[in-house]
Formats: sequence, structure tokens, C-alpha cells
Amino acid sequence: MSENLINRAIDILDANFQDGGFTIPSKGLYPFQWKWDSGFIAIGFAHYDIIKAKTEIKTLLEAQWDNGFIPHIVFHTEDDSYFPGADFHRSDLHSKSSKKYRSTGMTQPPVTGFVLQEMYRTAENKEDMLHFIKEHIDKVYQNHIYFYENRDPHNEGLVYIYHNWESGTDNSPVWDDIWKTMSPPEYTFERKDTTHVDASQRPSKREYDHYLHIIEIAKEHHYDDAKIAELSPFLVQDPLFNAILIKSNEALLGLYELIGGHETEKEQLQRWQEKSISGVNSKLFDGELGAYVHYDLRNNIPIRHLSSSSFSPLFAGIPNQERAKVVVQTMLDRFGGDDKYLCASFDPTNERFNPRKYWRGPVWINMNWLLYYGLKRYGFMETAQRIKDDSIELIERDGFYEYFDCRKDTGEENRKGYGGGNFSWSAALLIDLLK
Ligand code: 2M8
Repeated sequence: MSENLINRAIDILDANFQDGGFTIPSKGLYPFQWKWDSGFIAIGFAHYDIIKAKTEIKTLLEAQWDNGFIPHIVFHTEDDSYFPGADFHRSDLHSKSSKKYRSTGMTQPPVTGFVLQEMYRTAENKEDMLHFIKEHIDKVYQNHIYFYENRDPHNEGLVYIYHNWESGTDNSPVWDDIWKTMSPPEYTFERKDTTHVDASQRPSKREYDHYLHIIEIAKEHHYDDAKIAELSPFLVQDPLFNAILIKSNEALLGLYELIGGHETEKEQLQRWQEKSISGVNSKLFDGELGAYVHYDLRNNIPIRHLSSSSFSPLFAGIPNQERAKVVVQTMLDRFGGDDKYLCASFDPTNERFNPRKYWRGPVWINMNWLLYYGLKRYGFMETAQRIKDDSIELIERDGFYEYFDCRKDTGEENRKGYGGGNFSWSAALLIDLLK
């Protein structure tokens, strides 16, 4: 059975791999290379085709800007089946953007550090992989320098995101309160996503107005970080984004250790780690809710909602054992009833929860994968096993969808998979979970 599932996953990844040396997340819906998708995809490839795994990361890093920034979408090809595309984003406005690739002017969670470590763990030929890592690790380190130098204006060890697309959790209800502080114009544009996926499973038109408005402001200032920090109506310290940065810091430290030398980099990484771990614990942990929450840096207020991001610090070893126990209990109490698959992307007990709408409730395989490794790290083996089994069951039942209904009994139709089909990171991470 699992062999069959792995073979199907391999077929999907191979079909989504493109001549330009990168993998699209899902045919039709997402026709370019996305930063964090790319990392998860490379983890899957590493299990059966190390050349593709290396190519994926090499291609992504080739699109890095001169200031260390790695964009969230790299537009390798001309393709008007996606909106907003390269002509809207205009990465050329920034003086340090890549001259070779057009891209967006925003980023996504910095997964590449821990992805290199995972690739090393999986690779059979360690020497060859270490050679690859030696060639590319400094670019990833430069990317971390970019974050600490440009995205932490108060020197708290916490980096901000200036757009909800940077979080990866696009239309999470966590952002709803921020949208209330903004009144963007009603733009005229042609959505493409809703020609591929039922509109009820995607963000609303009004939400897109907000998304575009933030980009327009950033473009007016040529994507200048200082101006964005000063003016963007969206400025958030996200526990998921910061947990991923911390996990990647840890991975880079381990890899530099393996390579030898690099004392300056290791000392710097160590300093970032101490500061960031303590920053996340002191500013983003909500004792009453029993988990981590987002902080709205523009309006100086915590956003007190639970989402799957609230548990992601487990992945990076951020809480101590005692706090980790509290976090896991919160996950089980609020998200983990017997009638549910783990782990909903948003609090099922909250009125904003929607089990079919994208990041407003459905289960996502990449989040489950992070949480699985986080739970194992602290020894919560039973819950780790449950989250793994739930992920496999959902895919086996309905296929390699982008996201899944967390309710075991939906009461209506029995379908659980939504969004894009033959979705690359669902395939890639399933391979990792099953191998
Ligand atoms: C989704 O986001 C893109 C914009 O980046 C979109 O809706 O057009 C998100 O789920 C994001 O996390 C993901 O990286 C991307 C591609 O899979 O799709």
C-alpha cells in the first residue's frame, strides 16, 4: 500500500518538475517556483532523485538578490495563467534585485537552511551532498543576514513580514483584524485562481484588494525595507516565520560545524539563536491561550488567535519541555477532538473557522510535517504518530490535494480534499513521512 502511494507521489513530483530546473506547486493554479514550496519539494526529491533535489535548490538560490533577499515567487517563464504576475510585482524597481530572473518583491518562510540539513540527512552519498552544501550554504547565511539587518527594526530578535503572502498562510483569519484597519481602493483585475479552483475555497475579491494595496505601497517606495517598515499597513511578527528562521539558524550552525572553520558565522548564528528564541518566548507566547500568537507590529497589539502556526515553535525547539507540554495540550484540547483530523490551520472553536476555505481551517500537509517533527523532538510520540497517520489517511482517501477538511464527518458530501490537485509539497512530504 505505502509503496503504491509513494509511487503516485513520485509521479506527481516528476510531472511537476520543469525543464528550467524547478518544480511548480500545482499545474494550472501555480505555474512558477515558490520559495517555501521549493524547499519542501527538495526534501521529497532527496529520497529518490538527488539530482533533482539539488537542482531545485540551486535554481532557487540563483534568483537571490544582491542584498541576500530570496523572493517568494521566481517567474522563470512567461505565463499569464497566474495573477498577479511579474508585470504587477515589478522586482526591477529594487536596485539590488536579480538581473536574471523576474520575481516578486516579497519573501516567504526561510526554509532553505533546514532543507539543506534534511537533504544531508537523507542523501546516501554524504560526501557529494556535503560538497553541494559547501557551495551553497553561504547564500543561505546571507539570506539570514538580510532578515536580521532589515526586518528587525527594534532589535528584538524577531523579524517581521510585511505581507500576508510572506507568511505562507495567505488568508488566515489572523489577518482579519488588520484588514479592518485598512481601506484599499476597489481594484479592477482579473483573478486567475478562481478559474482553477472553486471560489468558495479561495480568498475573497475584497481580500485581494488588501493584498494588492500593500504591494502598491511597497512598489511606490521601490521595495525599500526601511520605507516598508515605516509605512506598510501590514507589519507582523509571525510565530511560524520566526520558528522557521530559528530552525534554519540551528541547521546552518550544525552544517558549518560539519564543514569546519567558519567561526565568525557560527558565533553570529549562536547570537541570533539566543536572542530570537528568547524573543519568541517572551513576546509571542500567550499564557492564557497556552500557545504562541502573532504580533501586529504596526498597531502594537498581539493578535490573540490560535492557528497551526501557534504550535510551530515546537519544530525549532523554542519552548522548554514544560511549556511544550502546555502547547501540545492546547493543540489537543482545541484542535484534536476525536471527530477531527489533526491539525486544522485555524482554531475550529472560533467563529472565523471555515473547514473548506484555504488557510481558514483546512489541514495542510506542510504544517503537519513541521508539527510531526516538532512533537517528536519533545518526545510526544503518540500525538506525533497521530498527526502522521492523519496526513497519510487524508491523502490516501482523497488524493494529493493542496488542503483537506479536518472534520471526520462533514455531514454533507464526504469529500475532504480541496484546492489544487496533484500538489507538489503534499507529494514530497508524504514521501518523507513514509520513507
Ligand atoms: C499559496 O499562495 C499563493 C501566493 O503566494 C497564491 O495563493 O497565489 C499559499 O498556500 C502559499 O503558502 C504557497 O506557497 C503558494 C504555492 O503553493 O500558494
